[in-house]
Amino acid sequence: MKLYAVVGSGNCHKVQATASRLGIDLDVEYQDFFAGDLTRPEFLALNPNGRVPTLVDGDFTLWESNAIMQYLADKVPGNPLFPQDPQTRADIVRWQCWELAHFNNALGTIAYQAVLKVQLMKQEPNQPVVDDAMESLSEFAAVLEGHLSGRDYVVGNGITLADYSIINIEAFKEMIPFDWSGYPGLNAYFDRMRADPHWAGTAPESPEAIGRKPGAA
Ligand SMILES: N[C@@H](CCC(=O)N[C@@H](CS)C(=O)NCC(=O)O)C(=O)O
Repeated sequence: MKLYAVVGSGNCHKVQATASRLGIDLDVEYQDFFAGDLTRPEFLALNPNGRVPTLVDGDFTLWESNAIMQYLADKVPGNPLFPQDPQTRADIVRWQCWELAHFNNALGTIAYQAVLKVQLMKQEPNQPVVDDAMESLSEFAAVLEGHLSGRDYVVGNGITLADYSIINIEAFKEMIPFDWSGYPGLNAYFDRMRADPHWAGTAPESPEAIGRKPGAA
């Protein structure tokens, strides 16, 4: 299976950590974000959104990171990341929907506006957008903090797809101007997940590699 990815993309990282944990060897084809690889007609034919991750498995093409994670997990019978029990699966999907719609929507908006735009694109952040996202992030971080009380992982007693999804933008967590001090359980959870060998083993080698094809000058 081929995975089109960009180095440093949290949405790719969650898929790559999932594949690593499942023992699936993906043929990862990195795209150069800065050279406009995602807007080339060949790539848009695979994913009209011009986004990564995008998976190609024979004549089946799939985009949306959480869907890709579920698809990969379903290829490995008996895996603990996405078990067959309907309630456990629904619980995992619930948290994947939640991270996409709420928690990481807020975190990602702040990361884009207040970090990427400023540091990479040398532009001013849209402050009202940042303010709104900060308010949302406080609200949803409190939900995660409450849920993690007495738990190490969001569903059951071990890592599931939900955890790789929730932490996908962890690289920006401490870079954004958000006060995390009121969320000790959430902070401990992120640190626990960062230590997972499959997460750590699929992280970008260096900040300089982000967005570029590995090996490119
Ligand atoms: N909801 C999509 C989001 C995909 C997405 O936005 N990917 C980013 C990288 S993390 C991307 O390709 N950005 C390119 C762009 O915005 O031009 C998913 O979960 O796969």
